[in-house]
Amino acid sequence: MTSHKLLTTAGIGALMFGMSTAAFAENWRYAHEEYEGDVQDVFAYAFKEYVEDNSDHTVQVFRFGELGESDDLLEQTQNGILQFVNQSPGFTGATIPEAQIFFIPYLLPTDEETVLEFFDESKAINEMFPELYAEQGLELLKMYPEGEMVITTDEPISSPEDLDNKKIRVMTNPLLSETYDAFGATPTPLPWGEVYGGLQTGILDGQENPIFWIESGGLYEVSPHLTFTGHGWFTTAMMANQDFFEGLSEEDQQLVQDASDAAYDHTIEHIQGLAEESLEKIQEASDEVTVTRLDEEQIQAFRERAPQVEEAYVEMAGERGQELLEQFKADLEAVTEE
Ligand code: 6CS
Repeated sequence: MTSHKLLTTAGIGALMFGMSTAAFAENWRYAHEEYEGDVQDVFAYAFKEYVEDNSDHTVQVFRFGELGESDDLLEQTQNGILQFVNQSPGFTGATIPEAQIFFIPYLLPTDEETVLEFFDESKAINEMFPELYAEQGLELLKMYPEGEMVITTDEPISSPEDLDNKKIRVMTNPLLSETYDAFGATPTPLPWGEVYGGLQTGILDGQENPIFWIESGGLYEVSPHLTFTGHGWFTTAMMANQDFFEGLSEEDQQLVQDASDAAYDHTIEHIQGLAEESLEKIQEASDEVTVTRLDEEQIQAFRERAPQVEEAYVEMAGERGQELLEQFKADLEAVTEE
């Protein structure tokens, strides 16, 4: 057999068995939950650029709507159809109960600098979470915040009483329903694709999301009253199919890690000031929008309801969830003390 034929046979073998060798250029499929120019898209394209600039591999990015809802993307990654996925704990929390930690209200501070330092340095985020994701066949590469959560509703609200009987859409993890129950609302878990229509037709009375998404998804058009409650951050996670990752050469594993680091740095820079810019765009686009920033006393009325959600988290996430929570709090203390 000629050396050319040998190479071809080995190449076909590598493709068939999902194996990887540094000698072959591969096309890696990467899906995320957002639209062009949104935070996850910025991350994905920075990752793609790094990989393509530093290797012969290519990265094909799929945006929301191209391959299904968020849960479909995770399943496709676990099955090895996709090599990379960006799925938010808002959805992953249904599979990995510990990931629901991000939905304990008022656990994270509102100060952006502190939050960013926390994600950089936290042992819970950078050491404990990868082990939990690994149990689901996922190589967790990065967790990062996208923006502070803001509640949008059909009329202005400033207290838990104002949320009474309001159907508030939440992402599909059980703890988030506990949060909105505690806040006095009627939580309605739904995938993203049903949110705009639900708000437009009155099936939903409100929802929560970071400002950039309220702007980019046009949510303010159908849910125009924005309330800053300071109760949490939208967090997301980028990961790879673990068999795929472990099958890569050491060199390619390093490339993937370096590309994730580069994408993270770029994205963190991107989100700074994004909420303010997006709010300006919303206010330019609509006269109907109102913005309520709760004062300390008003926030206290929501914060008082957080302990019951923390208890529900521990019940759902068990001993390991408790350990993660303790580490999470210790990591937060370390960054707020500095
Ligand atoms: O609310 C949601 O479902 C969506 N929110 C954001 C910020 N990104 C993707 C997610 O599906």
